[in-house]
Amino acid sequence: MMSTEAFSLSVALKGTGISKELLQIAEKVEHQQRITEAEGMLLFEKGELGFLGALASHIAGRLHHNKVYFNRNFHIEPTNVCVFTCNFCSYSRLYKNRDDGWELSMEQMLDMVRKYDGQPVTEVHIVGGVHPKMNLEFFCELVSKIKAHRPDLHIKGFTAVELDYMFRKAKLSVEEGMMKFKEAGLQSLPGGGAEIFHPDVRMEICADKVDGDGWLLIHETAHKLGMHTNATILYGHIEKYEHRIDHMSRLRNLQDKTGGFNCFIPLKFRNKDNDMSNIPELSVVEDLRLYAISRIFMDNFRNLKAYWPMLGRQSAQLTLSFGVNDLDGTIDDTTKIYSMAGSEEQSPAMSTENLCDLILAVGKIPVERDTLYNELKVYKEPELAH
Ligand code: V47
Ligand code: SF4
Repeated sequence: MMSTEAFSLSVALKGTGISKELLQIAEKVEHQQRITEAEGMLLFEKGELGFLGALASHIAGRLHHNKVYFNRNFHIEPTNVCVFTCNFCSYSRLYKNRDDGWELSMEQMLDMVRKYDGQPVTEVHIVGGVHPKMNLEFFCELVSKIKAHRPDLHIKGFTAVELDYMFRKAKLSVEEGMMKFKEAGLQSLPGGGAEIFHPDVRMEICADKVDGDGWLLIHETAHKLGMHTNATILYGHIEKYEHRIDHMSRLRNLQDKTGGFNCFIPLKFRNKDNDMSNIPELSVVEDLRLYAISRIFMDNFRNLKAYWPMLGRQSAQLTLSFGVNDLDGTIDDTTKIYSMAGSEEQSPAMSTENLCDLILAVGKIPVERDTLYNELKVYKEPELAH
């Protein structure tokens, strides 16, 4: 049997009919060298699924061995009322006709937190629509009340879209606004609202909310204040390969500068009940290719996350062989954004046992983590792993 040291990925790929240019990329990956934007484009244009999977798995294996992370978290969605009009959104209700929208009171949200008293959750994820009456003061109070009630709970909350709106209304600079949230107890930002940064696409799908530079500035400022954040891409609609590469490249550059991103989360566009329903959804093959290319291109992001409530359990499980090392949380059934957009996961709850079985079935080791990827518990070794 060949030892791990003797195994060469690029040598193994020679003679398989793969082009010289793609083999050069394999060699770079093997030698831990960064690939260029042009090489990223080539992977999207010419990279065959098995080839991409081999490269992405090689990188994930080097970084994480056989481990796949998950965390125990729950979501609070304060409202689905939103002042913005993103065409891909199936979830929001416009502020002006908000009869079928919901708005939770401070007490209702604190009750949701209390419901988890004594349960081993480590994180609360707060994200929702942009409601003009739920301002910075209101949310800082919510954050500090959650912290006072349960200091050990990590609070990850508010997309750059929500924050940008709140800071403007409060007439605060990004730094002043972020400081206020940090002082209240906010610890991390989720990755939502990034969509596609390139203005040609952004103007078509979500013209009225914060632009790409504004999103990046909020995350950079959070990083400078010592907070960690996530990054997303909304893929599989009108964007072209070059827009995906541009998006990933901007994130890669910021990560070089700050090192503050925890993970990258590709979000597959779902087409039910929104203004982009005429656009067909991508095939699973295209999903897997994108995950693998993300792992190869974003060389300074340690963690690549598949958000299973949106992708579906089976596709999410497949991504584990295409560079993904994180499956988000064992969340309860309060997350509506994807079930409303057409994900097959109408009630996205999965017990720790179900999630572990899903990971073990592809020969990986489930590891519970906290928000900052500290390992909390390693579950039993998979039977398939040697
Ligand atoms: O920004 C909205 C996306 C995002 C649709 O940071 C859609 O840990 C697909 O960012 N089809 C919000 N996607 C959710 C989000 C997130 C989720 C899980 C974990 C984390 C994290 C962040 O949802 C939005 C938008 O990109 N979205 N509509 C749709 N029809
Ligand atoms: Fe509002 Fe977010 Fe929906 Fe856009 S994606 S309309 S910002 S809730």
